[in-house]
Amino acid sequence: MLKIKKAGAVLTAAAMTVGLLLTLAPATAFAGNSAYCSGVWVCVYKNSDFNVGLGYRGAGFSLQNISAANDNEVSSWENRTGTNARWYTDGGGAGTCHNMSRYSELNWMSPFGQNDNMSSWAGNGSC
Ligand SMILES: [Ca+2]
Repeated sequence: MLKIKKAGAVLTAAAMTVGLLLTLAPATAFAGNSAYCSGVWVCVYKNSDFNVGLGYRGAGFSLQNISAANDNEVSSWENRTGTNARWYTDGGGAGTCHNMSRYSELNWMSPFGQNDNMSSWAGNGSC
């Protein structure tokens, strides 16, 4: 009986530790590029792993096209805002929509068939 009680105590402590880590995660989880994406922004990059910044916007920005120079160039992104964002494979919100959820990032879009395909984006909600 004593051993069972001890095991239960250990499990409780482990669960509390996991809970604490999950609580702290949103503020510390970004592996992205803090030098470029230094604000509470949605940031996009020309290359994987948050290399070569192409642009950033604050939370809630309206739908807009990617500039002609950067059209179909984005290969990684991060959303440091508390608002969901999204992007489209064509201009003006046309084509396929993909989410860039709040407090999330994607270091390499290629495995999802999304590489070099972003033509418009918005920071005011998910797909
Ligand atoms: Ca690219």
